Amino acid sequence: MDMNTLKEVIFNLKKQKNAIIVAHNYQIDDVQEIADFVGDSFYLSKVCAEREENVIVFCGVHFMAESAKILSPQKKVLLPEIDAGCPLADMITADDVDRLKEKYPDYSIVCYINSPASVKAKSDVICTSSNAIKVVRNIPNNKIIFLPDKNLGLFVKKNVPEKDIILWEGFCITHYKIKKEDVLKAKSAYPDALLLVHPECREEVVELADFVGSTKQIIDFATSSSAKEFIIGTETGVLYSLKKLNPEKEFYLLHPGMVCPNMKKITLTSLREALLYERYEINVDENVLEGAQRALRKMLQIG
Ligand code: CIZ
Repeated sequence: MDMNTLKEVIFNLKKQKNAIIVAHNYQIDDVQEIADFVGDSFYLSKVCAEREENVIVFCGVHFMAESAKILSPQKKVLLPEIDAGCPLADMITADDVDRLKEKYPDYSIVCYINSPASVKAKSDVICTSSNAIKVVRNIPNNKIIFLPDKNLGLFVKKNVPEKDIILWEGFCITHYKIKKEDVLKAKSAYPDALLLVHPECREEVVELADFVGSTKQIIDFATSSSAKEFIIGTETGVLYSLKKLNPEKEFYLLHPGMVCPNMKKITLTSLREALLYERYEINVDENVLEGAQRALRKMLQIG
């Protein structure tokens, strides 16, 4: 099937099934182009909860589709590639959380959205990279356990020094591989460019940045900045929106290896098959649904 026919088939199937397609900023360009909504997991989970369509095709990784299902359990949520997981989310289990709670009974648990539903259910509140600082500041307890991304936790710790924050040792394989030497190399290749990085990067990378933020915050920063050149320290998919919104500006990926292999699994062909066969349906264990819903809704309340 040629590209145009494939796009038309997806469009017709979407109408026929009363579905919406949402895509994370890390998806391949073709998928972002055809999606009804593109953004980070915070924005997409809100969109999924607010829309009326019965079927959500979530082009992202497993925990994102799972979060959409938690917030809209009455809807059918489809993940076009069932193996699109997140190694960071798999670095923590519900048993780990139980052990932490036993060891630190007077601490509140703030859990990054990159986590399984069973871990969310045992947490006090969820956060994303857009609102992690705000969430930690807003909960009344000054003693916090931050899960599972250590680098995002370190970034929060620096910005909320008044709180006692215990970190977990998880990391994103795509952001973690970037080191200080890579930054110095990129800066010397593009001396006039501003460096914008994601807080999942190592501390030594974050320290050298002109701006640190989530994908949405990076896009907003570059779009409103008067600067003309930017080095981008996050997954390559974000270049799609950056270039679309800022055709007159130059964007350089901090390192060619900033590619999430899981995010890149979904293609227009798997998207078509997801709609056609209504697969792969994401469900959440009844025993964890309520707890995960409570923690996610608390995040949405904080904003
Ligand atoms: O919050 C998200 O969607 C993630 C995982 C990254 C980002 O900054 O968009």
